Amino acid sequence: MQIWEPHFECMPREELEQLQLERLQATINRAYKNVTCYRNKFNELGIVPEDIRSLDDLAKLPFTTKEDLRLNYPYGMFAVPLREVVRIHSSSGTTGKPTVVGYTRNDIKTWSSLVARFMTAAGVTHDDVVQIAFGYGLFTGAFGLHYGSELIGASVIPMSSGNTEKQIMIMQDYKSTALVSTPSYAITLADRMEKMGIDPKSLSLKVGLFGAEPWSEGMRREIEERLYVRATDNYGLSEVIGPGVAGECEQRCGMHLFEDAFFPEIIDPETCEPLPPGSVGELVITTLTKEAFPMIRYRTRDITSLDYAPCACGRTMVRMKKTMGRSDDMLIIKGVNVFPSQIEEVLFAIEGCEPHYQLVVERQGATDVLEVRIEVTENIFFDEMKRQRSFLEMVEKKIDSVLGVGVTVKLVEPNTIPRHEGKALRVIDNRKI
Ligand code: DLL
Repeated sequence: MQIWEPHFECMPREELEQLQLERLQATINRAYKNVTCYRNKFNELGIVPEDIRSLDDLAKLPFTTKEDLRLNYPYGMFAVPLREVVRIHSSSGTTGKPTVVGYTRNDIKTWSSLVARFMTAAGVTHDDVVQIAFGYGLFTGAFGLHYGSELIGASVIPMSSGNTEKQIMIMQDYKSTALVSTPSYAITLADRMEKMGIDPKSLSLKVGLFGAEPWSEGMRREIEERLYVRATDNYGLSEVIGPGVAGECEQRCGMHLFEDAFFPEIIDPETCEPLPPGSVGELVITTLTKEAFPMIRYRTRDITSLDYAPCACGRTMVRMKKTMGRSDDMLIIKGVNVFPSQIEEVLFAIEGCEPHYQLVVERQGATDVLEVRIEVTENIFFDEMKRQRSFLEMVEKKIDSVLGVGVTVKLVEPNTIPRHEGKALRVIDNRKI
């Protein structure tokens, strides 16, 4: 199996920890010296960079949150003067001002190499034709995957998002072998091909590099069966670098998180206490190599766990489990914590369920009530009310037995649940209105 940077990716842990410590100290020094927000936070706790003598000492430092980035909008968290910044990206966010992130020329090099690493791990080589169906713009997805593909030497098609029929035509004519998109857009492509009467087997696609949103193993199976690709997961976030934080190797047993560039911790999102290895909790990341926009103990809000056991691929980098979603997206239904991706997993396991669903949450008195909307298909007997009812009851029971939460399942007309070109919006939360 091809490994892009064997020197780093297969480093013995002891050596890796030494490298992490050196890089951590350099990052903390730079952040303290150049970013007022970090300096103030350290001063408040009476901490100076010299106090960080081991990796364990990192736990003494305060967390950084999205709120810090908002308060320092747009350039307050930059650790270099703007003239050294060669690129600015931003993450949209749902409310208020976006988050602004910057890259120096070196940061762009590092970013390209990190993306090349997970793409190589997923099986992409210089022989591939990579079709990028992420939107080029402020979103980091397209540029990150673009740079990584070019570094590998693959042929890049910078298709951008949307334009589904053209996307399919190009895929056919240019013989794309690798598809880069959100997993939900991969389903949209499969649906459209079906409508256009195009057999995905006639395409040249081999590998799918999917990320930017949570997706279940059921969704992976659905994409693989319908697009004839090997679907791989990759993870990242703008604040930390964009894509290129972690990605699956051919074993697909968790995403290798590139620990020479990022130091991960798992904390309890309620108490903020670090959790022992293997626990499920919120991922916190400290960047170890970034120049323009260092992040110290950034709270990602993403819920996952880390596995330090060796991987058959030979990489020593820790494996991050598929994220269940963001703690902000977690729904508390009748006291039970539920992530939309868990409902998705149950739906995908049911014969006849369409891959399009939407969750609607309402508050009735003190209780949250969840309605799961799924589209009617030929497989669901729309004209026979009795069979339809028993189908719905079966889905409700299944969700209850797997997740331990009672929900109402409702059938809606075909094609009424929005299709997505970028990140899917699965939840309508009427409690906030
Ligand atoms: O989505 C960066 C990215 C682009 C990653 C392309 C992978 C591929 P943001 O727009 O800042 O950046 O959104 C980051 O998306 O905190 C997660 O909640 C979610 N996310 C990203 N990748 C995954 C994934 C990009 N593989 C936020 N699984 C993160 C689950 C993901 N969630």
